[in-house]
Amino acid sequence: MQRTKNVARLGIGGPVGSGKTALIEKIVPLLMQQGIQIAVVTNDLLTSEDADRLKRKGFLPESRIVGVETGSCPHTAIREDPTMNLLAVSDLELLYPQLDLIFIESGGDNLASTFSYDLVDSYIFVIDVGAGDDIPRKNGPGFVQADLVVINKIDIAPYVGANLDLIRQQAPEYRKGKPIVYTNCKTGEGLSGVIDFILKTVLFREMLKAE
Ligand SMILES: Nc1nc2c(ncn2[C@@H]2O[C@H](COP(=O)(O)OP(=O)(O)O)[C@@H](O)[C@H]2O)c(=O)[nH]1
Ligand SMILES: [Mg+2]
Repeated sequence: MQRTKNVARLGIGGPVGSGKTALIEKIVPLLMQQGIQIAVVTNDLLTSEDADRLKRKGFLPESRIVGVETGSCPHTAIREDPTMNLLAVSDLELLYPQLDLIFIESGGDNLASTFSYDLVDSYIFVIDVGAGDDIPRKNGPGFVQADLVVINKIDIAPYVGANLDLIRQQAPEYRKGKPIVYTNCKTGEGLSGVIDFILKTVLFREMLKAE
């Protein structure tokens, strides 16, 4: 499918419950404060749960949030056959020519989940420290290949027996120099690193002021 124009597209992938929607809820308002025009496509298996949740937040007009019901393995819709997502993106581009950035949140999947670069320009892989401090060592393609890894829920590490120091030590080894940001989406800790990545690497803008 031909691209109609160059609205930047950023994928947000990662396992179920790692905080993909929470990250979008936090960073979209921060980017909007910098004058960036945004729309969001969410993927769910059989519902529009995430799109409805974002609409309830009220930070974007409802028509700029599109829920795609993939009805299949989440990675199929972001990698093997992204047609449904490409159609949602091109509808948004036609309706809102002023857009700068479209987020595409994958349905929750496993560590092997990666995006096709036919669909996105760049993607973030979100993991949750609650899933265990061995996640980096599992060497999953999503974790290794993503343009940015967000290690989220750093606040819960002490409650689930996850060794955050070990994660901080081992994750860079498996990422081979690619960027990693440690976040708490409840308090906003670490989010300036995500904003910085989006402004510089996805939108090619100079960092104005993150917080
Ligand atoms: N304690 C804590 N909870 C979080 C954080 N980020 C997300 N959550 C919670 O984790 C749950 C799953 O988050 P959600 O954004 O729906 O995950 P998704 O399935 O990846 O989109 C929700 O109850 C969030 O409130 C975080 O940084 N710290
Ligand atoms: Mg979600």
